Amino acid sequence: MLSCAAVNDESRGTPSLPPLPPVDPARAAGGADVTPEAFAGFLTDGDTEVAAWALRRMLARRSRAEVYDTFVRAAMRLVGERWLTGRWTISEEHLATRTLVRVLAEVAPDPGAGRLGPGAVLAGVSGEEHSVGIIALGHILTEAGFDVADLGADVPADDLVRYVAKTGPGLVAIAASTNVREEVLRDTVTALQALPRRPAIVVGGRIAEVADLTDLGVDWTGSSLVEVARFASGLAARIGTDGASA
Ligand code: B12
Repeated sequence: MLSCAAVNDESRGTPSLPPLPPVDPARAAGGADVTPEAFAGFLTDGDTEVAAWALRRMLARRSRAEVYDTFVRAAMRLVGERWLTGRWTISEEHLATRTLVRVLAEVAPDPGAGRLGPGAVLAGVSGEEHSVGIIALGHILTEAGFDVADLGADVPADDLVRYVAKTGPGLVAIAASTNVREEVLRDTVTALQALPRRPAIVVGGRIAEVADLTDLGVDWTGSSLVEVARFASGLAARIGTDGASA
């Protein structure tokens, strides 16, 4: 055991400290997961650097789709709950969302591989303002081998249809959050289905959890990125083999 004199050797001007045990990098890289609560706090603080560190840490342990479906979604649910209950203001919600968008850009997959793959066009339906899920989906489709064009939220149906007709993607993914947008979603799908070179159509986001979309006649619907990743990988492989969309 170290004596007090050895620990605090005032006689030489600088206090000496007991030696620290050596750090094992393998063990230091482990440790507890960052909680969604902590991540939500980093986002609401606008701390891009720490939030990006936290997200990278999660991405090192689980698949991207799983992390987005659980960790990121849970953190933003918490932001939403605290906004609804007045604990956090709209400013904090906005800052959290803006920070998350920056963080997602930092951890985005390299689009290089997808550039040689089939095209995927992503859009939120007209009137839809939620855009984070679309960004997250873009990452998943890039990893599945698609060349992604993310048009973002609130894209008018006729404009989307024109863009799809012009660019001829293998996949179009349409997002909506609430059943308020069900009618516009249905109209958008109908217009896409009428195209002479019909792409595979995916419809998703929160609306898939609150509305019955089974009669839409699209190729996939749901809100799970883990599941859409499976569908998209299969589709990319089929397009690669057949040279045509499913
Ligand atoms: C941030 C936010 C906003 C921001 C959005 C800013 C932006 N640039 O995106 C702003 C302030 C604009 C906003 C506005 C509104 N919002 Co808002 N918002 C949220 C909040 C807090 C977080 C959403 C988010 O980014 N989540 C993180 C992502 C990763 O999760 P996600 O969107 O759920 O997406 C996941 C899946 O659905 C899937 N996914 C998403 N899109 C797609 C698409 C496809 C094709 C597929 C396959 C999968 C997929 O991937 C993600 C990972 O799993 C949620 C709270 C919550 N519980 O989520 C409320 C929430 C979504 N909003 C809600 C509401 C009601 C509104 C407003 C009507 C409020 C108002 N009175 O004005 C408006 C509507 C605006 C509009 N016209 O669209 C409700 C929706 C309830 C419902 N289902 O009906 C929520 C749930 C809050 C609540 N509990 O009431 N909102």
